[in-house]
Amino acid sequence: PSISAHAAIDLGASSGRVMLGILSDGGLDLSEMHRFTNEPFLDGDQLHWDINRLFSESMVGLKKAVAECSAAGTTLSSIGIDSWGVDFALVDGGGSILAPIRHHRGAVNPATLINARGLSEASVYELSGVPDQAINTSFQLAKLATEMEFTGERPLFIPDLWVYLLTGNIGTEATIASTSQLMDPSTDDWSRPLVAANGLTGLNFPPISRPGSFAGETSDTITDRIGSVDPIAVYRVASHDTASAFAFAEPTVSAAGHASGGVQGLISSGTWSLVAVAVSEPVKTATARIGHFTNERGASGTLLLRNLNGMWVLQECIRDWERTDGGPVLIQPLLAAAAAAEGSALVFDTADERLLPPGRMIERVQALCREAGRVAPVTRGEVVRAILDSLAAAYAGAFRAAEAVTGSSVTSIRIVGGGSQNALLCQLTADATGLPLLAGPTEASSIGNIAVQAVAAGKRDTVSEIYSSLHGAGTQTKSYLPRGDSLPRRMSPKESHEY
Ligand code: ADP
Ligand code: LRH
Repeated sequence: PSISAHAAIDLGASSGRVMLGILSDGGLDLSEMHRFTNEPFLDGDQLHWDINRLFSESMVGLKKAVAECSAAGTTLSSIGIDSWGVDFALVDGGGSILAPIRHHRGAVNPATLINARGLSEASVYELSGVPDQAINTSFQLAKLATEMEFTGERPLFIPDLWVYLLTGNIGTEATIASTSQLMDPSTDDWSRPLVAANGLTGLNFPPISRPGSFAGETSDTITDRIGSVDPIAVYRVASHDTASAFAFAEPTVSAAGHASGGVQGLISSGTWSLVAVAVSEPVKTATARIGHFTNERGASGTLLLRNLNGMWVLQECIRDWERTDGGPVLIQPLLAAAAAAEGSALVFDTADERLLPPGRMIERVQALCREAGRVAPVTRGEVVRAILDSLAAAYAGAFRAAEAVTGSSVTSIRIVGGGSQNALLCQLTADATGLPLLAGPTEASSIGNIAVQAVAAGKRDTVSEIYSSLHGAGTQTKSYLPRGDSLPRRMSPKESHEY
């Protein structure tokens, strides 16, 4: 039987992992090689990524993958990297990385930068398909341009930086470049007017490849470091984690909105919540722009999506409680308490930019609840319930808005990523949308990453066929049906026990 082995390095904003996918006639078998936390650090008031640690943990994972393959009598065929969007490193003319690398939850003031840009949001949306959001690469780079003079530095997104460190080759790829608000989605090339308007002509932007392009082989140093006998092929996969997570989704809606039958609503639930429908081409209407929809490149087609603060809000509340308790606070008891707490249709806006920075999250959730007319949550269960009610309502609202933008009906929901293990959130989302929901796989980004490698390496003809037979860690799915009596309600202790 033909067997090939592919490693996915999947870097999320709260954790990273290296997954090994063994592809055989029996399908794709996924196993976790290494998982590590992602802990940004503050320098003054600016948050940064701990890139050195994330890279060395990634190498620990690759080394385990190489050893695992050799124990199984095979060799690692290829490596792909996907990560969170928008953030970048600058590489200077001598090939050195300018450190430290800023986190998008940083001190950027978009209003000042928008004034200096001299282009309206409508023109920028026409050029890039991306609305003004504080996290955009365009703003981060425009801010940096006010602090230093660019002399041909090369901006690399995080997966590009990993490819550079693994192979020595400089380049980028369309899915990750499309998160920048600097790429023209009609050409998949940098938009010269946007580069100029943001004051970035002094940078040397790398060429943009299609997802699934060969990037090079591991350098001798890396080959040795991960214990491989031979160099290993590295591919630029759909290197934006969101694009990898939704790689199974075939675009069914055209820009003019002609889906026959309904479309699937997509949610990628991790630190961020990305709510999307897959479309065949960018939708740059005023309704899409005013609705805060961003057009990002998918593994194929375009993802028309909303960026919402997702589990970040819960993660930060957990950090607050851990400070109070002086020890770890587990998610399962919190979710059980939330299921038993009273739900309410009075919810806060999870896209509110006040939720962006770290620290003292409980107070912010309470204040936003009060603004929404909801009784401010006090107990841990009430706080978590307020967050999950708000997220479920935000998902439902995003799909209603996507229906208005595309003219197509969303008739089912698919939720993937770490948050798809949150049974209460899944049930509340099915209830809020009134739609059947399929949850999982948890490791959707790694699966999409490996699927694109398998096609690029000629092991399979299409990405979609990989999804017909998935086994192993993080590949499971679970179905939810909307409950007729819907929100708001309190669950019986017996029911809440299930969450
Ligand atoms: P990222 O890729 O942004 O780092 P993940 O996709 O790994 O995020 O998702 C992390 C989130 O998944 C956590 O913040 C948590 O809310 C949720 N999660 C992880 N494990 C569980 C679990 N067992 N039950 C419910 N939710 C979980
Ligand atoms: C999710 C994500 C999202 C945004 C954000 C910065 O992990 O990639 O699509 O780009 O991180």
